[in-house]
Amino acid sequence: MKPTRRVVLQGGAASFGLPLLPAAAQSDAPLTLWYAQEAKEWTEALPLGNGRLGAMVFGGVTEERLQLNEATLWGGGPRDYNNPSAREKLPRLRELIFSGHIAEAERLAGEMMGAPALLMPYQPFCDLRLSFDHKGGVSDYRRGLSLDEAVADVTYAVGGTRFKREVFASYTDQVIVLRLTADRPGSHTLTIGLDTPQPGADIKVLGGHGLLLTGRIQPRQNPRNSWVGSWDEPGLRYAGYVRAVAEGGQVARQGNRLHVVAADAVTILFSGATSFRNYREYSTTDLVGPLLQMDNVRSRDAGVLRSAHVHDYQTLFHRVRLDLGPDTRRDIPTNRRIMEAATAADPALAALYFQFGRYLLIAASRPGGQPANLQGLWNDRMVPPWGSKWTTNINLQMNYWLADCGALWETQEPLWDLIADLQVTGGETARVHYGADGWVLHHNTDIWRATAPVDGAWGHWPTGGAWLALQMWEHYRYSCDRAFLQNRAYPAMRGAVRFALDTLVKIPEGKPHAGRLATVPSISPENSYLANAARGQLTYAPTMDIELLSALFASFAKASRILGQDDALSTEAEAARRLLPPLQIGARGQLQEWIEDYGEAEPEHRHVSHLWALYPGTHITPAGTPQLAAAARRTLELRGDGGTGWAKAWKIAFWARLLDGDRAYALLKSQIAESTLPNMFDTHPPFQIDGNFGGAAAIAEMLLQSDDEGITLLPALPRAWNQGRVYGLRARGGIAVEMEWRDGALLRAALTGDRTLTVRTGDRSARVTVKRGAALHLDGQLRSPARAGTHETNIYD
Ligand code: FUC
Repeated sequence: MKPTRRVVLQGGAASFGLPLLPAAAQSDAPLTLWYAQEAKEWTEALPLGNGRLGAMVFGGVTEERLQLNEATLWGGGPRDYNNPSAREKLPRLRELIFSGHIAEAERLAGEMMGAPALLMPYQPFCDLRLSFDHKGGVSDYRRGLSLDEAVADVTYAVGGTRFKREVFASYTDQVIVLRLTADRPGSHTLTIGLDTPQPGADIKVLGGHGLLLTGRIQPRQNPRNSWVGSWDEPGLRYAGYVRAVAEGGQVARQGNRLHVVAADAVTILFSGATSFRNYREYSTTDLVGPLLQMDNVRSRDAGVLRSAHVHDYQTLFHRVRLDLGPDTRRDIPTNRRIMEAATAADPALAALYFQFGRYLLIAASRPGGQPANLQGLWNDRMVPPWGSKWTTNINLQMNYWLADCGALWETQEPLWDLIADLQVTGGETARVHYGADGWVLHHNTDIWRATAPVDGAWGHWPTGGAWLALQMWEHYRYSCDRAFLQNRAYPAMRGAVRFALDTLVKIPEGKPHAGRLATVPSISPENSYLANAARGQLTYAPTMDIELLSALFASFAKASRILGQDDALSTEAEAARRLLPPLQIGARGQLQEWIEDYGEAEPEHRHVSHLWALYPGTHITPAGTPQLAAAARRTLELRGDGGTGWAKAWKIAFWARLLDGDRAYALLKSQIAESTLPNMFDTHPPFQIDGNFGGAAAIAEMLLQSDDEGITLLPALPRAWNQGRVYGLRARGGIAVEMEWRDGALLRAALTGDRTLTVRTGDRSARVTVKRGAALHLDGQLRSPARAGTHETNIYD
């Protein structure tokens, strides 16, 4: 390690307003996914994205395929999903639930669904196809994805010529760039084509060097069991444009393809757009004109496009570096490392998995775009699983758990924009379905910002909006960004509080917790209970709702105090909070999921909603609420370690919060070995991206936890990560953390921020003050170096 270096302050820390720690040197592990074969299946192809355009790169030697998406291409059109007949049935539905007539209640709830009761699907856009005229055998094939640069590459040799392809999705220039080079001039002869699974599209060659795809989403009837709605009218228009620029050689038209002959190098640019303007309207202006503007991009050198892209990406990506131990398996292809993750000691693979989550978040979610959906940005199917939309009883929220702790706060902008829209559509649903003020969101939404209950009677879960509002409050807790609290979070929280206060119902005499307040109808997402030998889902005051509303009311009161606003409403919210039923411990020692200690229809159900207060909530902690923490542990034991990809990710975070690093690590290994596809995408199954984000957030939670008082360093470090270092993780209170550990214990840490806080690690704790403008250095005993007599170093030097 080199001697002392002064801390260099960097700007650009955006809403955290933090001086960043010194830019670290490259992490030891090459942050690369790599493969020895081309992708045969879509789930082997490598994802690229700029938050709007997505590409899956197959890397075929003679036939290359880039499967392409545009984030606003969805089925259907603007519509009102509300059902005006729901409101008059609500009192009867509540009576049926309180009197235990659940089957009848669920029948009635079936008549109170949104209209239609199925939402619209995200759509595939098109495929860019290259056919190479390669003569001779192929050797030295390799394809990879550099997480360090967000560039995919394919290299191979044919007949003594070495070929290289690089592909990236530029946020700066809003294009996908494919660059072909070789070590001998004139080596590139290929055709370039576009096609699409969308019916009725038109493909034209423009000017001998461009391809233009245009079309409109056609009416469609989708099967009921696909969880995807149908539509009768043509929908969004779309246009995709490809431009080929050859150096040397020629480009000419060949049918509806381009033919490149004997070029030294080729740059292929793709851009696409749809007529989506917002959830209420399509644009009627020309789509094609702006797309052809890409001719401006074409005149720029491919190297200039590449460096602008890498610079933009690294500004976000390099904020966090993680090293969990030696990368001894770097020469093994990534698909094999994933397969062997259950048995091989491979700490660097966990670090790669963490950084892949951060990579995917940057690729899927950038300001101005749509939030990451169930598949992020990447979908090749006309009827994607669950419509590839936004499920809001866990999945959408999980997609963003990584954003604050992983120092990618601006990737949440599309989520905040979505929530702004949902306050409008959800305000209408609150009024039409419940006769309430404020706004409501149930368990699902789509690009048209549906908020009514959908899918089935179990769609009557009224706290999706409360959860999203709390996610905004969490961002405030991390960033301490008062303007964000005032302008964005507070209105969402206020509306969610208003809706809750207007719809909470006093539990009638004769029922458990009579006189207290309940959400009704509701469910514990998407689980069923057994009462009197019958299976039911609808209920009142499920534990998750109590936790969500209790956190919402408490944080709203805090926010009101911070902003000096809404005394009366916050007093009302505080009073309601005290009237919510308590969290209960059931007969098996578990945290009770429902208001009564019912039997469980599916004891290993994937959702563990009632542990919300353990994670992402912060109410249950081993130190603060030891009995509830023990009950949460018992719940996890009873639920078991299985589950879908996202369920495992959630369980890793739960075990981290219970401070059991080895148990968290065992689940992480299982998530990587059993719930991860060859391209490192999470699988439910099938592919669903939430587990990638949740898994990465859970890794951060194993290394650093925080609350309003302070931070805990290495709270759940597994024995397998005996040594390591991390740079740039964020904690609540606007703190950035850099630390290094050996033999399972903290060696040193550096904090930046601007506050007094408690720092804990192992059984030690210290009260420290971090001042803006300089990092605070601590040794393994949490002493600052002056007192400890050590000198200042940057652990990445
Ligand atoms: C919820 C989950 C499913 C799946 C779907 C998209 O309904 O229960 O497991 O993740 O969302």
